[in-house]
Amino acid sequence: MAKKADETFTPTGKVYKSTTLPKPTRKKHTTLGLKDEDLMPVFRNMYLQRRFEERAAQMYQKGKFGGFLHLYIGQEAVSASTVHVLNDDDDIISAYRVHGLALARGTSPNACMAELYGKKTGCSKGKGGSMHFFDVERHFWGGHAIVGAHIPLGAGLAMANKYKKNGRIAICFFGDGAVDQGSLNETFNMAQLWKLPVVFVVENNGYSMGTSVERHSAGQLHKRGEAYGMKNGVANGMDFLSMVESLKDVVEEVRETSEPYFMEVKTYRYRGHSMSDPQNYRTKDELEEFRSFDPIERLKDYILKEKIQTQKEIDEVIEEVDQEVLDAIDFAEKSDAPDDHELFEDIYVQEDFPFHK
Ligand SMILES: Cc1ncc(C[n+]2csc(CCOP(=O)(O)OP(=O)(O)O)c2C)c(N)n1
Ligand SMILES: [Mg+2]
Repeated sequence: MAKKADETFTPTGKVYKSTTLPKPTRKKHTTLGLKDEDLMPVFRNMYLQRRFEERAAQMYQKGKFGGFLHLYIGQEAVSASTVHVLNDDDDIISAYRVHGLALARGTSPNACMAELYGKKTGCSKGKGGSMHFFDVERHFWGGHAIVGAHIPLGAGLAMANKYKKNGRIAICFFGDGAVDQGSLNETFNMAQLWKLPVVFVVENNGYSMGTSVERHSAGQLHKRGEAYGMKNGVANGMDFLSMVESLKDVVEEVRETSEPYFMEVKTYRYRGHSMSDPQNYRTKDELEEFRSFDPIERLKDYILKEKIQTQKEIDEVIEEVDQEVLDAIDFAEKSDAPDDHELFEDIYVQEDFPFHK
């Protein structure tokens, strides 16, 4: 007779549950320091992130460009709130699911789409692709593909700011799949010892590829900060206003005290890990449940309920963004590929590096 499988090693009962999301805030935008006129640009940007990726997925499926494509759809409230609470010259660094953050920071849809297409007009000159969006002018430091490898870089950005006494802070994003990497622990130790002004954010979207967070990481993720005496907390990443409520105070405190903070943001990705993911590890019901908290719909409903804009005005914005994304595709398709000499450029900063040239 076949033995019953040990449930410790099977997905049974080990799924990411929406009941672990913190309750959304009941506070009004004005109480959170937002003006009426702040909300529509946020809605517009979140919708831009979504539409950009929906179209990018279509173009990928049509074979217009190759490589990897990891979509951020569902997580847009995280990027939008981050950019809202930070100063424009604070440093942002993230992992590879990065289109949304770049668009939130203000990198143009043209430059983002062209990067996906590998064109020289792309934000990384077409040499990075989906996982390596950069925009140094906007203090956006990528776009990193190796899980956890950029966490020390996030601390490095904060260390540079502290050293220069410029009042800026850094925010470093990574996925739930990165919390068990040694690099996180090594960085947390130094960041706390050296009191670096950095907010570490784990975007806990429930999965690391096809493995649920309940199966890959013991305990609550944000509590990992406690081993280092690092302040920590948890936020609802499916709601823009809740994110502002949670992040605003943290950002102010980190700037003031120059001490790190570790925030766990509970969120969800609606699409697969990448474009080639059959998603056998979750049920349709689970996906539908999280989609019922959709951050963009939620903000739209709030704007309507508070009578900040009418449905007609919202529809106009949607139409405008739809066109902006189509124009970005056109721009990317008409742009040229990088020149051959580009292959050897932007590799080392130091021009006289011994093995360079
Ligand atoms: C060091 C390392 N190991 C494995 C991989 C392969 N890999 C790519 S993405 C990924 C999952 C990461 O999941 P998570 O950090 O939760 O980010 P999410 O995809 O959910 O945004 C893995 C294991 C990698 N890129 N780097
Ligand atoms: Mg994840």
